[in-house]
Amino acid sequence: MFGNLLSYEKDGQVIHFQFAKGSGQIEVITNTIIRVFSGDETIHSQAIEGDKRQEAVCSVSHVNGSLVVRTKSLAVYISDDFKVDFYDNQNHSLCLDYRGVRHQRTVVNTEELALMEKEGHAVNSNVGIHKFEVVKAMDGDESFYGLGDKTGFLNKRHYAYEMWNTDNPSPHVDWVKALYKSIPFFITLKKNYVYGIFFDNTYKSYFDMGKESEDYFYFASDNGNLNYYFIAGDTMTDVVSGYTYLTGHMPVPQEWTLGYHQSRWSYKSETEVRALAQKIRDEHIPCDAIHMDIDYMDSFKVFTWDKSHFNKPQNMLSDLGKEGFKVVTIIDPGVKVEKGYSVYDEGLENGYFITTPEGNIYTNTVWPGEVVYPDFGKSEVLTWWSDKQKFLTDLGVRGVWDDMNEPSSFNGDLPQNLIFTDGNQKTDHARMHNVYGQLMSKATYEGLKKYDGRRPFVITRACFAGAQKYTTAWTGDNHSIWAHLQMAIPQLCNLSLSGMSFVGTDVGGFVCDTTPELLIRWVQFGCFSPLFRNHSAMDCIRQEPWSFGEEVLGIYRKYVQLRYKLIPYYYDLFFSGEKTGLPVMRPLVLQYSQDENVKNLNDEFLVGESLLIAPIVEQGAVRKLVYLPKGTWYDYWTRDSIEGGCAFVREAPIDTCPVYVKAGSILPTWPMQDYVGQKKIDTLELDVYLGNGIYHHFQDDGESFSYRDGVYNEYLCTLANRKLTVECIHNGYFLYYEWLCIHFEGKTVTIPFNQEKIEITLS
Ligand code: MIG
Repeated sequence: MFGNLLSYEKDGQVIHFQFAKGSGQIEVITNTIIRVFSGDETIHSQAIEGDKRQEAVCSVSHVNGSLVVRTKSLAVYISDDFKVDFYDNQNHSLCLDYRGVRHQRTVVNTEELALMEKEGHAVNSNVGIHKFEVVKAMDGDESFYGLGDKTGFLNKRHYAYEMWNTDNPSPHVDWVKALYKSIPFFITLKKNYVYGIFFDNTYKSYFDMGKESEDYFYFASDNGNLNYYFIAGDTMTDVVSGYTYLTGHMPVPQEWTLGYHQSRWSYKSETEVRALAQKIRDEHIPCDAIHMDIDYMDSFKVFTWDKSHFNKPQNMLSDLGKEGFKVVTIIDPGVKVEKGYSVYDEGLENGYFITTPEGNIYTNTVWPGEVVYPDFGKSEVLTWWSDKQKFLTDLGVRGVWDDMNEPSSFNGDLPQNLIFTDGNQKTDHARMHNVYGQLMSKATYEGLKKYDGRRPFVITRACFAGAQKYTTAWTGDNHSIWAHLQMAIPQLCNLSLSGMSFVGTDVGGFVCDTTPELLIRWVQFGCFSPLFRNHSAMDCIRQEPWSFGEEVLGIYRKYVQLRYKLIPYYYDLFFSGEKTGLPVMRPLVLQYSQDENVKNLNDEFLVGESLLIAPIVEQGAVRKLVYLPKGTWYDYWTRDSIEGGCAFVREAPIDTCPVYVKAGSILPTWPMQDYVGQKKIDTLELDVYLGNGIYHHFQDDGESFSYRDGVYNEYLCTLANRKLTVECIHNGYFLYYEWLCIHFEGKTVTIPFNQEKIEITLS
């Protein structure tokens, strides 16, 4: 395609290459991050904000007919046809372009395909019509991870996916190629090597991780630029940090958002919501948030409230607030076409809605009937939409849940040629589709930040790479089926590896009827997932915690309480995550990359480095085959120590979710509360698992941005043999703990704590 390599020009860290039939460039972003680019430079990134380039020494030289760009860590070879090969500085190959002929595993003729289609099968029609493809050679031992929100298993080897935000109401099974989010980033793990590739292109794109052939994998796109980042690292955590360095770190969330959220499509009246809140408190299910689905609105008009069922929403929200409940409201992008409805009128007057190529305002059908779609890519529209959040914050709404933003309609995908805006550039739906939800959640984030002032809490269904800067996410309309509980673990782990740290599934399952057993096993998993919300569809069986009687309620409560006990641990992970860019929920392969036993481990995960969760995800199962990596672990329930590096069977009756704690861990815990902040906490309580380790604990107001000005305390806890030291290494917050309480080996010691360094021997 590019032809022979003719010449090059080095301009600092950017090296331009001239080929017979085109040009391309290599940009040294850091010593370990290289950008490969060819195309239209006026298309700006939707994922990367600001200039990420760091000063790095690089050189260009000729080697055997190729040019080689060297940094401290990498050697990048550029040859004819813009072939790009990555080596480390010891000349070990990391990632090479494939030079053979592409070959399909299956060749079917079009008549046969047509017959299959006639019978109702969805046929594989992807036959390589891409604008360009990047085909990389495989050695045979690659595993692939990441790719954002995808179906199936942890390791993506042998599967193919597409990036095109899709609202697909049918069950999300293994072969479904696209869901609501598109995060074109993956990690390749080989024996002794690991790297990541971020393909920064918003058009519909394709990722074939060795489905077509054992000799290569590829990524491709319908349009846009050849524009990818090669991210090297010594470890998989380096690669994830490299990716989040580029696309942004997730800001620390408000502490209450780490609590339990109760939702349903829909709680339809003030009476119902108040009764729900009362029931939650009566049943002693700790809970911080109630979510209001579309029926709180007047005729599904966004930024309105149905006054006939909610007399004074402001009073309701303030009364709920006194009981510790925060209310989160859903918002869809579709604006009802109705003269006299201010959101519609303003948008119409100012030209804020998407148009057809002929210049007419485009309409489609969603909940409110006929709707128009805001053109979020236009900066005035983004500001307008963020200002709209004031309607909600003025009433006391504490979080916004952005739905239907693929964008979705009742008639399938919107046409690709609709006119959208990108900054001040006129463009089309094909280019903006995958970032529509991202821009909507960015507008929401900015609005909440401006009008509420606290750290915004946004949940989105659709997004693109880099969304972690503004929003949390849930995995959309899963089903109340065991396959979806199983899938939830790899799905959230891969989202986490793709930068999205604050993610969750609808606990209990959204579509169709859950069962008591499925709900229990789901809450046992869900209480450890970062975003912990029970949500279900209007036509299905109720699945609030008390829906199935006392036994289910008791077990449900036990796991919600466990989550509340561990909130400080989750909060610390988010706090350090803003600095490191590492996720809260982690597949074992992230921390134990060279352990063959975890490369395809789909039914266990870590929370940070200390907790290992092995939930039951099979109907009827009352025991589980647990694998623990090498090292010493403790059974959370019995405190028995176990040597890892092996698999064993753990009994797991219906009230038990197997949980393990790594030796040397320190877990900060809270006493039981009905909601975050109910009690004044004056004691730093540490659950200590003997061994060697260090731990950082953070204390601040849990809601404002003042931690960024140093208004927080940081405690460094060090455990060596049986000696524990606790020291306040940053003292910027005026409140502090008065007592230090340590639990270990079934014993408890409590001592006064005055912010000085404390050193004790645990005996
Ligand atoms: O077409 O607002 O994924 O969580 O309850 C359904 C109603 C629209 C889809 C969301 C779901 C929500 C539902 N919404």
